[in-house]
Amino acid sequence: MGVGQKVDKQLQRADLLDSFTAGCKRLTEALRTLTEATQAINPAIAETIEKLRYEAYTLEKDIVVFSEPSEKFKQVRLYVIITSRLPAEVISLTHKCVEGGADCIQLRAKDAEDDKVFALAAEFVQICKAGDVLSIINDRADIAVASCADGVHLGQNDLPVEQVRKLQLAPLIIGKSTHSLKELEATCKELPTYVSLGPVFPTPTKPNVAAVGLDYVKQGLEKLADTGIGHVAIGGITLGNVEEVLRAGAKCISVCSAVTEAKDPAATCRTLKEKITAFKNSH
Ligand code: TZP
Ligand code: MG
Repeated sequence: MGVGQKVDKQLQRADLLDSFTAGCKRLTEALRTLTEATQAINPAIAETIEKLRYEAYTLEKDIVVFSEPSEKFKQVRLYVIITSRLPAEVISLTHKCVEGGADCIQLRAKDAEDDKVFALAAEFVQICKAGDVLSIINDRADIAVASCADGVHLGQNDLPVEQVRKLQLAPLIIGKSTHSLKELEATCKELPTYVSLGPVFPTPTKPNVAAVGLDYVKQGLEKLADTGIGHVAIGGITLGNVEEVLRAGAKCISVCSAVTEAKDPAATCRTLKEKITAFKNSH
């Protein structure tokens, strides 16, 4: 093959994942060729190479399962949680958050019956997909999988991350709440896609959980550095205090009531997003 000659698509990989998958394909094809070539000469070596080929397949699958959700979540700056049992309200708010530029929306429909939550989740996911916004289902991995959501958000007492990973049909974003450094340390070992750090400020949305303050955000981010695990700062964040949270180092801001109880949820999303972007551009 001439040096200047282009191999089909070699120079046009869509993204890192695409390049990675192409590289893995070459690796496994090369290992297959080596197995075939060594078979007649040394069957024991051929068998070892064949085992390596299977290990390469497993490694490829594991890397995709971990990296694809992380890559998707890396883009998230504004993450809105919609807490409501009223389907019409959930749907209307979802449209408004998409319109306002939320990067990720979580459906937190506590205490409703499964069939109702599923129907709502399915519609919610479709709206998010149409708007190119990530969709996350709170608590319920089964409903996240069934509704083809991008991910699930788990509390400390929900299914362990590892068990949720076994349920996925496609790589899922898996988030988990943390409220202290001790919880964060244990949660990091489970390798979720992201963790939530909070409640930063007191919040009526989680009235029984004490606020942990900006110090927890700072310390949590130090712990997360170089782990590849993403984060959201959460709890009592509003248009009035979001900059304090950004100054503490948070890159991703999660809000519930600041948007869902705003007079104009879309405009509030837009202003929050502008504040996050302006802060990012000036630092
Ligand atoms: N986890 C920690 S605080 C919180 C959750 C789900 C609620 C966030 O809601 P708000 O209304 O933005 O304070
Ligand atoms: Mg939960």
